[in-house]
Amino acid sequence: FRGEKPFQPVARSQYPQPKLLEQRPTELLTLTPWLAPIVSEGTFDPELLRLIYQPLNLTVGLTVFAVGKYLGFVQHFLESAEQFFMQGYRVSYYVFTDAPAAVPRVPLGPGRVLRVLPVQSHARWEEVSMRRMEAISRHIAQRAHREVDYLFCVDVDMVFRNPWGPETLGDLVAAIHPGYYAAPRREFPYERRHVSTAFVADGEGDFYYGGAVFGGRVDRVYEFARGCHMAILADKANGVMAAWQEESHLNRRFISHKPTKVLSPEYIWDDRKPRPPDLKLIRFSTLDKNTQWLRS
Ligand code: 2GW
Ligand code: MN
Repeated sequence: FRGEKPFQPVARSQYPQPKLLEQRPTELLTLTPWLAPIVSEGTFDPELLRLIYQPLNLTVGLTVFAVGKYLGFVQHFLESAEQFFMQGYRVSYYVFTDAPAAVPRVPLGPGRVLRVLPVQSHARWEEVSMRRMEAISRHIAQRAHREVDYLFCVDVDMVFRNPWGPETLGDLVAAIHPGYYAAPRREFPYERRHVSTAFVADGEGDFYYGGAVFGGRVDRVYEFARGCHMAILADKANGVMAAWQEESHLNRRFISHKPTKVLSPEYIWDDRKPRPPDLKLIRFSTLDKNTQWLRS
């Protein structure tokens, strides 16, 4: 791991004063019961964060898997990331694919690189998404731990629509699934069978997190992905496939290994859903893939 960077002093700057007695700047909860910030528009000052983070010269990694037909999402994904993901920082994209030669060469800004990593394709689609935890942990151990400070792991069938910046950086970061942020936890689609290592009992659980976005400091992401992979292997040895594949394992693990930062559904929206008034903007969203992409 590249080691913790000391915080820089903040240069003289003008920004709105924080006020202890102020009305909440957002309608959403801003702090979990274990004191992790919940990030949404209005909870942070982008200009101030830029002053703090830019001098650190951080490198942020972004992994996506593009196996088979999903290669068709890469171009749009990367183009939108170039526009909105960690603008002004060093970025390493890691594209895992079964067709390295077919990865589109999207022009990248300064300090931004694309690395293509071969993975085998799997006959069963569940395998493709489940194997991500294994490939991510292996890749961090072999290489990424030297190349990046922070790493985000995301679905490829998505696009960035608004800035995703240093407000997202934290030791271990989860994002609240857009389908369940208003649901009581007994309705969360956790794995409910005791035979699975992803089992979650009634009365357990904080938020239902999306499998499409997780991240953090690269060493913490390693531990997290490795833990999920081990739980997936244990299930496999028993012939068990969790209800929502690795998303179930991710949710199980985030109950016992709490995220230190939680992203609001701004960071993991879904184009197939209308935007509710609680969300001021959408930063990263799943495409309506049936119509827009897979059929093209
Ligand atoms: C997956 C399902 C059915 C058919 C194909 C695939 C597939 C996925 C594929 O053929 N090639 C491929 O590269 N993938 C990768 O896995 C790709 O990066 C994709 O974004 C990711 C997850 O699959 P996806 O986007 O079809 O699943 P979603 O959007 O329904 O995802 C949620 O549930 C999944 C559980 O299987 C994952 O936890 C995912 O992270 C969640 O967002
Ligand atoms: Mn997806």
